[in-house]
Amino acid sequence: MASASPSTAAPSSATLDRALELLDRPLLELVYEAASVHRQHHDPRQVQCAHLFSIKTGACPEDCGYCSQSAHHGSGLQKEKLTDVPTVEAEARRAREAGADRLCLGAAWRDVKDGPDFDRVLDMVRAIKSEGLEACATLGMLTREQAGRLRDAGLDYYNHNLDTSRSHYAEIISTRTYEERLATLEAVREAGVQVCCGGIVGLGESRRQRAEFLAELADLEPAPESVPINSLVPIEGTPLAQQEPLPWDELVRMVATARILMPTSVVRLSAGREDMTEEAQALCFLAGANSIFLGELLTTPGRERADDAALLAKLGLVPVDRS
Ligand code: SAM
Ligand code: DTB
Ligand code: SF4
Repeated sequence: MASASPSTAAPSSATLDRALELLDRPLLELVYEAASVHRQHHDPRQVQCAHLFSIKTGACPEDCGYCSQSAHHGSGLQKEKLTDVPTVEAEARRAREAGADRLCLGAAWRDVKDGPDFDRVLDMVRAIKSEGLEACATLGMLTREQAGRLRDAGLDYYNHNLDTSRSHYAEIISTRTYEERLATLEAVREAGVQVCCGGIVGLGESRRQRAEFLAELADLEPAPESVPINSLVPIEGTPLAQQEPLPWDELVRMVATARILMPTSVVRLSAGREDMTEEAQALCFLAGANSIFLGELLTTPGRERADDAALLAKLGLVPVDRS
């Protein structure tokens, strides 16, 4: 079989119609079908737990309307230069001891530039692997060659989100295009690194636009191995600070529809869990979410570790154990 790479075409109308039909279903009918699909492809008790770490914070040249790290907004975030390798090594140990099996490095870069900083990131990836964790990174746009160097260092996943639908994109970000995002996803796929690609809900998009976004993901060939669904974490000083929160059932619908459209992918209930009730999270797990971030996110506090341990225990869920 020829090696598959993400298509750059708009999603097919059949996938879009299916996504819309699913999102419009009575909630519990949708959750029931998603839970059934989930059980055919995954162990429903297992949850993959990742830890996020910001290796370069703030002063980002992009203008993403949701983000605390954009230099275009006045979020008041303290900016920090690229951290060093021993700090990442220590963070990997901390993550493992806290029950995570993956460390995800985040950098507020528009794109990766070859040179000493990128070389240092490659050493960070090697350090994470030598601590026995999976390694993920999200560094902005990449070339095929840079993706290959990350693969050679041992990177398991590259996170690069489409974030929203094509039709809503320009409302949220003006400094790059959807096609540029897709080109990086293609470079990652071609290099043989697994793709982590999702987005954010609650950016003022319509339900139809949420269907378009899920159809874009599902029509990538193949679909991303990991699909993070973030809910907007409103940040003071950003254009979306006052955005009305999305009703909880819309998020459950998104998780369930993602599960049905991408049955074998891991669906990550990502940023925004700290503002959700335990009951809404439980419905998301039932509907097929099987991955979370533990502890702090990149620039926001995330959910208390002890609360998460109690929630997983209450629901009978267990972290993936790769030891
Ligand atoms: N600069 C790189 C990029 O944009 O690809 C990597 C870091 S960026 C912070 C990674 C992802 O975090 C974004 O694509 C977005 O989906 C998510 N994100 C950022 N700020 C967020 C917020 N306030 N609420 C929810 N998700 C957010
Ligand atoms: C993703 O989809 N969500 C993570 C990760 N990929 C890098 C980032 C969430 C950021 C939440 C806001 C913050 O802490 O700055
Ligand atoms: Fe920069 Fe990423 Fe934030 Fe956009 S989401 S401003 S690219 S750090």
